Amino acid sequence: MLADDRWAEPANRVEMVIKTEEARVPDCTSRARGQRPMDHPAGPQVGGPSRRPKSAASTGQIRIAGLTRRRGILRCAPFGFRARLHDMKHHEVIVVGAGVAGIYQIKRLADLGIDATVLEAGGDLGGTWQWNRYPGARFDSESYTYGYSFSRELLDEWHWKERFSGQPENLRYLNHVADKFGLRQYMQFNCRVDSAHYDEAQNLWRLRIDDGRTGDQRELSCRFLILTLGLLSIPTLPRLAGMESFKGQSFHTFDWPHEPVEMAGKRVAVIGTGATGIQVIGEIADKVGELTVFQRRPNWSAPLNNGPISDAEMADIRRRYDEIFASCARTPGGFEHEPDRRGFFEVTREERLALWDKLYDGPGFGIWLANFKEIFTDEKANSEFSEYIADRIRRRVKDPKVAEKLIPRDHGFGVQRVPLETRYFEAYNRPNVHLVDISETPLVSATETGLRTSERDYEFDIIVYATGFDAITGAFDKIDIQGVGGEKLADKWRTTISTFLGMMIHGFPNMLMPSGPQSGSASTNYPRGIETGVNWCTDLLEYMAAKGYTRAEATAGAEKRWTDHVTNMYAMMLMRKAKSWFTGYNSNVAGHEQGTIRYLVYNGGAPKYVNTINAVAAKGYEGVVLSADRGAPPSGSQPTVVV
Ligand code: NA7
Repeated sequence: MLADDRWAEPANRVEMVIKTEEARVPDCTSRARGQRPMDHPAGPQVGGPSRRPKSAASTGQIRIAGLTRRRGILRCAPFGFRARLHDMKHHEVIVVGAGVAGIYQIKRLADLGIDATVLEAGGDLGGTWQWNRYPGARFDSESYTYGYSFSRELLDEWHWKERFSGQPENLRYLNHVADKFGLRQYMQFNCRVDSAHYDEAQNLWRLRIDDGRTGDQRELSCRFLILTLGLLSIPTLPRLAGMESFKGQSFHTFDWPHEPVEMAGKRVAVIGTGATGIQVIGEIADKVGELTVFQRRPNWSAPLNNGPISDAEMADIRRRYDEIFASCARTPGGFEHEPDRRGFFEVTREERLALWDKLYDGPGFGIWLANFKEIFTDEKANSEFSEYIADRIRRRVKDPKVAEKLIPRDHGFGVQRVPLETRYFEAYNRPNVHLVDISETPLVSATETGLRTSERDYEFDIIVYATGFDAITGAFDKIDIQGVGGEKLADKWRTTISTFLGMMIHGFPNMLMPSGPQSGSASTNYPRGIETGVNWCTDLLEYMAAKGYTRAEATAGAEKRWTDHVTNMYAMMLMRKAKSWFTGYNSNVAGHEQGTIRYLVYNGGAPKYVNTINAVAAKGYEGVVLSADRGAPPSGSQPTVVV
């Protein structure tokens, strides 16, 4: 199925490397690759008397004292660490972003005793689940495949209440993880990173931070910069005249107010029918006065089929966790949904229909990912399946004219990110819900009282912009990132995205992106992808520490090979023709509105990605130039204590 097999070597994981290191560094009790790191009990309470880690023997933490004593780059936190966190000027590692990836990243670093902090622009942790508080926001990954896999204790104690858990519960979960493992003490909130410049002479990253606590700018430096910025963290609004003149309430779904929004009896507009709009619309249709949906292009969508998880089911899930994560690791999407391996054209139409009926009534992404593989690559197969889904829509929407408007014409099912819905199509059967096709009558402006299309004015109390994100690279573009010789990342990526494994960039040494563009995260079950990425990046740091390296930079050649590979993977996928955030399209971002394809996601599937990055590690990080430090520790850095 894959276009370019250059990276298809079998999985040689990095046991060899690690065993060697363990033999040479007796204090380092690295976990075996591919296994979960050991749990460690809850860290000291925030603000508690001491944050000095207990001994490794008592906590199960990985000890790195030996590494530190040698030549290492890893330094443990000073005493009184948290109290002085905001005053520290240098850290060995700075992680930017306290979302799902940042939380796991700091957990790994904390376990290693590495001097690290997390800088988060928002007021609290949680990323996506902190921000997106719109009604209907929920996983469309099965909850128990979304949670972290690294701690058996965590898996055993957490009860997912719904198969596809909602935002409030998801945020509670992430807070629970942070509190259980004492991770908040490493986090600094309301700290927006404005710039990150690589100082070649010192081999350091120098960051300028807008500190919301004080309202001041401050500077920080670090040896390693780990960017866990989120894939969809920069919301984009339409470029619509008069938006600021609207007198009612209006917000992007990402910025949904924290306080309850009174919607009963209100006239509400929703602009956008992507995954977000579809969740909102299904949820609020029966709770508002009038709901008017402004749709530019319909999306293919299928039922989520959510439901509660009983105590007995949760107990069964807990028993099966190893099996569940093993099957996630085996499947291209990182879900339990395995593709149907039968050839689309080798089975009869009746057999195809039987599968589709089963999947349509089944939970989650089965309809997309447990389908025939040809859906993604073969126009004929895709078109037959799309027609099946179109019929399902026609059966659910009473007004045939409305039904036809809800059926996409410009792309087939599954070539854009598939939204999963609950009562979405039935919403249009309600007398208080109206569909405005703005491909026919475009939005012209917002007004003081509502919205104007080319046809007429509409009056609203609330306007909801479900208009998507400057996806995947948007958060990188927001920071002035400059690498060797002052090269700006935004310039490097202006026309073509290029990375090494989606985690490193030539010219930007010691900058790691566990869930970056072209990594395995964007196109797979996100937490499964981020655990892979975080583990790889952390293993690289451990490897460097053990060997006395302090600088890591992907070579230009390795970056080119990876980027070519990512690009080639698009060649066979129908998705390359679709205008969606998978291909870098966004009508609201200058330069991204033409639909010129940007190769942002890795389409080779999770197993292939994991095999590839592990093979790179097993070969001593082939494609990465590792070298010893040229720079001295920065003046003003805090003293470090070896634990
Ligand atoms: P998406 O999937 O990018 O959807 C954005 C929607 O907003 C889509 O229907 C767009 O129509 C519409 N849109 C965007 N800009 C405009 C303007 N200017 N006028 C009218 N309509 C507009 O974002 P979501 O937030 O729904 O989903 C993002 C991901 O979040 C999702 O895939 C999940 O992974 C979670 P268009 O199709 O461009 O015509």
